Amino acid sequence: MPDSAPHTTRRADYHPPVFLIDTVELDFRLDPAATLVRARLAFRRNTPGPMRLDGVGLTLLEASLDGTALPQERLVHGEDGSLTVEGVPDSGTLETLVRIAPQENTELSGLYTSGGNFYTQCEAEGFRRITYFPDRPDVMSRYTVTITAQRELCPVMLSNGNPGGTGHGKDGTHWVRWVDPHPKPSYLFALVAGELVTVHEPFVTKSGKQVSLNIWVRRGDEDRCGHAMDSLIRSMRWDEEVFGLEYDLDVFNIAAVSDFNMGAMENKGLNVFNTKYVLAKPETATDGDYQGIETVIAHEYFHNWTGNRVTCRDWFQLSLKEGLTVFRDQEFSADQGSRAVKRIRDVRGLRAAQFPEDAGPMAHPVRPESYIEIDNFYTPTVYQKGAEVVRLIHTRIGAAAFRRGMDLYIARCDNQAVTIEDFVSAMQEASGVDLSRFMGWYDQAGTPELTAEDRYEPESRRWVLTLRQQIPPTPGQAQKHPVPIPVAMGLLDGAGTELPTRLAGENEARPGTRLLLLEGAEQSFTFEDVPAPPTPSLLRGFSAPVKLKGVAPERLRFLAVHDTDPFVRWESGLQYATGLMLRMVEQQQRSEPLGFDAALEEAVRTTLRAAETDPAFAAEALALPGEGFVADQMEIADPAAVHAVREHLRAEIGRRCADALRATYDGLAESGEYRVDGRSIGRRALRNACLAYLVAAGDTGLASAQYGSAGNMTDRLAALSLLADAEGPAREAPLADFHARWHGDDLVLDKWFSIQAMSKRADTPAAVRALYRHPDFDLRNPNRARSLIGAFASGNPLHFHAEDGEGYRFLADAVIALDPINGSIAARLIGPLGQWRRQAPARAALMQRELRRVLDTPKLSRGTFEKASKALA
Ligand code: B3K
Ligand code: ZN
Repeated sequence: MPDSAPHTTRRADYHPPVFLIDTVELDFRLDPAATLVRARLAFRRNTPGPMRLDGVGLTLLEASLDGTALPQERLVHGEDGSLTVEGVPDSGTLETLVRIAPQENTELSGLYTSGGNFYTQCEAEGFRRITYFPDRPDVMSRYTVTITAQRELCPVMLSNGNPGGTGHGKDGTHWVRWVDPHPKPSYLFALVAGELVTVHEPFVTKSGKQVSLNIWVRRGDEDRCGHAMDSLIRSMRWDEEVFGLEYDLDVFNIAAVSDFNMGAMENKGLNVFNTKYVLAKPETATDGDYQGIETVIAHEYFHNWTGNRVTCRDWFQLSLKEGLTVFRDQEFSADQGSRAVKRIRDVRGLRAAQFPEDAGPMAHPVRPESYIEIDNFYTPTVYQKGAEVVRLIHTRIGAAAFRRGMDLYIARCDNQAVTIEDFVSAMQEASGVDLSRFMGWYDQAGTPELTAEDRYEPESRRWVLTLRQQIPPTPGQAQKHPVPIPVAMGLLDGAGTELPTRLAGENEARPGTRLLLLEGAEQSFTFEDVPAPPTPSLLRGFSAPVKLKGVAPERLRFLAVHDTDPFVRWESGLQYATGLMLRMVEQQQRSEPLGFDAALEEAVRTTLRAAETDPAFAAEALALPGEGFVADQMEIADPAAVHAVREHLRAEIGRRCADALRATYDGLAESGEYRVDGRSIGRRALRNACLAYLVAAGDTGLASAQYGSAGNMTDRLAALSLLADAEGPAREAPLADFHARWHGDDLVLDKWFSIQAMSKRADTPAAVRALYRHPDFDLRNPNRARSLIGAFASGNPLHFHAEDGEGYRFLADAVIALDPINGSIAARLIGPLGQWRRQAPARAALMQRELRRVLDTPKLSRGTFEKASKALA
């Protein structure tokens, strides 16, 4: 446990900053062991109070005020590392000189080294590890940064903004200056320096401004930047076209680093990226990797306006920038390919990560009320549910009003640090729609449950739909209020034809999808002139992030085949299969034989027959609900039973539909050049979905053949992940081959670790222990740590929940070892242990025991403490 109880920060305690900093001059003298940072802050009083500057792990060497050295007694060092300067005037210049040791920085927050180069990560509170500063987002300043280093050590030196000069010093040093004309909060500061090479493209904005685009990587990686650059250019164009937003500096730099805590970071003019989201070529990256790059490049670029020009007043408003920017990147990706498939994937992701979070011990509103460690709140709730709430507003007011709202929001809030209310009121003013009740979506945790009941009145030809909502209690929020839920819907007749609809009080029937708004706990909608009992198609496009419950299986089957809305077709198939699997899990628990539902075979055959029109959609439709998703629907999860049922169904489908699966598989064989457009990706996804069923039915040889002949990583890895479940040489040979081929390539080697960590084989828990000791395993590298520990704990429910508790023990051991190295990653990885309430008593007890063991560890980081203690509360 930490030495003293960690401090909780509360949203209600917000106070404006005591001092504002108008300009910052930073001078860096880079050295891996001892970097010197001189900071000149032009300050100005904003409210009464002392000048307290944040700082962590800094060695203060000098301090002066308006050119006069400050005596020790006016410098008060806090236990948290902060510095209070006594007796300061209402405005002036404070200068400090501090020493830091980037090469000792294993937290990867602040300034650190990776492979001999220098990188920074400042969001949320890393800048205080670089210099003394009011490290909070509502202090926005103009920065001038001068970097000096040995020319050989750092031929390239980058920071935010535009180039502002270079020069040579004596003793082999050189310096580079960067000037950022835009005021920004400290979390957007960045510095990158070292031996890097660039891939360059020019860009001209729609108003004719020249921009130099550069991606900085290690020598040898230049041939893997094409997709990232192409994605960047498409993102820049899209933001101009869709939102009228242009880039605002002369250069846009992206630097890729292999030691990085998250995906990427939107620092002004100098994005820093995990190599995973930059580097790709067909031999090393899968289609999923390509799509991830496109999304993350777009996301970070879009932050330039939603996050950087308009930023957050405090970290409780995090979703103001993250929810909105995820919404923007989702829309961008939807416009690049199939909107329906993109929506399906996003909903799949929301359900896999956010719904369980909303039902677990860390459940929090999109705008949280309190935190111990803000790093713990970069969550699926803040990001993905936050994006859903922006989408709700978009759906409610329509695209045109939403665009007007964005224009107003940006015009009004440019260069300011604002709140979620500022965003919602811009949308409200631009649309004329009262959005006050939508704030409930920001302030209440928990996933609303929606139920629908309907009745048909033949005499009056009326059809009445009653919608009800209920939000389950979450930690600290027992009582909930109804939230506005837009329900996009339509009606189908018995032949599956879409009916025009007319609500009571309307003059004319309208064709196609319409929007109902459920505002209270319960509401009925009466439809007129309905010729016969219809089948309702509800929540088209997943128009709200809710759980729609209780749709009858026969309706699901009908909708899965006939609905005009592709999302509902997919969703109905998924829900039908989920219901079936839940019933089979009960059979499994009673040791009854597992049967088979002929409707599944029919569905697979129908999907394969129509696959040619949209192979990506077909691949989504073919996938059975994941083990995690099925377990999440159970009061008390039973990972082993769920696994057995799913495997049984996969093998049955593979066996019964072998002819059609094999025909599709053969028909989709890649010919010609490898391409990463939506259709080609869809074809590979579908082909590999067929392969998975055929292997489940026993055709391991097909996977071995594909492994040997694959011309790209997508197909190679799809085969290898199936072979990783096999016995004997079918498994060992390709795994050894893969390692021999790729052990020098970190990103590919991560895949080798993950595949084994997710294997279904009985010896996986022991294999994972052995991999943890493998010479290529490195706890310090976040990607590698995630590739083994994260893949096992989050991606292998069967073995993570092994009956003897070995999975839990392994995770706790790893977290305890990692916490002193990188508390932020340790806190992230511990998450799955928090789900003990949904396990049977014996497992729950084992999980709690491991959480307690973590909590009893001396000097635990704040982040891991918060996660473990809340999980046990
Ligand atoms: N804003 C960063 C995330 C920072 C996480 C800090 N723990 C990346 C992003 O969301 O774009
Ligand atoms: Zn973001």
